[in-house]
Amino acid sequence: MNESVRETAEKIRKLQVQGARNVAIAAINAYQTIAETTTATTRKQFIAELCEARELLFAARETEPLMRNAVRWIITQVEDSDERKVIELSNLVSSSAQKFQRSLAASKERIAEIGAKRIRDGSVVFTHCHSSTVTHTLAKAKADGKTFEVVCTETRPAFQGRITAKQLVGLGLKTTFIVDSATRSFMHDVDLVLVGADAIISEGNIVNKIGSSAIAVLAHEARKPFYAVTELLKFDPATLYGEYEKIEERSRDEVWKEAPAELTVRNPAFDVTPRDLIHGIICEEGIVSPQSVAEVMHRVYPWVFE
Ligand code: RUB
Repeated sequence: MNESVRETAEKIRKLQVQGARNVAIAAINAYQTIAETTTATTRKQFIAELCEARELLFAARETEPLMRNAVRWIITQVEDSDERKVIELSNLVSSSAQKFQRSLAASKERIAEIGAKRIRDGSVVFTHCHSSTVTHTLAKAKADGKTFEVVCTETRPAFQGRITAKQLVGLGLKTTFIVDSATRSFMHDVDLVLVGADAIISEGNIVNKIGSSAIAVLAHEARKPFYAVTELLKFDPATLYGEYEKIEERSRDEVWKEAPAELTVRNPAFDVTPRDLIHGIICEEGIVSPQSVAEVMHRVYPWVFE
């Protein structure tokens, strides 16, 4: 097994790389490295190497369809090609990886342009965890000259909210940092909620950092719009065919290292926000209703269903 793939999987597992987009980019980069360093001498061996890496990366975090869609797409380019020479096949992996990265970057820009328009002058935006797509949207709104504030949660147990807070302060945005359980106390003071997504389910429900669904309930109670800001490729096609999205359960040590051994400690990383609580999905195709997301996917990314 390629050492750099192993290292990437380990970094993903340990949250040294976090957020669905960064996880997908790390996996795509790992495929670039395979292309550059493979010692395979036959097409069969090369494809076996790609598939072995896929298993390792997928197992690093279970709830990451963007990574799965990206990796599957790259491998499909190789499997669909008639090329026999490993050098040509590795070039194909490289060019496919670069193409996917370019399209991800373009989606991120488009999403930020659309999302930034939802932020009005003087408004307060609430966010949770660390989503690179949300922070990029906030950065775009700021660059567009909007004046607004952000309330961000610390996001127990791994404190990804600190990454968000540092980035927002770095951007010169007035940011208020709160513990997760203070959400209800602040919801009446905010104008809209923007969170990222790890997975989009075929019915339009969204999987994101644990606590997102409670925030959506509180936003609903306070009549504040709750948006998921995400590229469509976080859609998990398997959910269309009946599969449930797996919710990753992480180590109890992240919650309480010195907890009594007999105590049950649970640590689900994500939860599901039902579509009825989602005002809209801000994606590269515009602001789409959760109910229409599968249809939009079929139109824009038909290969995901193949
Ligand atoms: C991160 C998280 C983010 C989404 C979207 O969880 O829930 O909101 O992954 O991020 P974790 P992005 O820290 O456990 O990975 O917009 O960057 O894809």
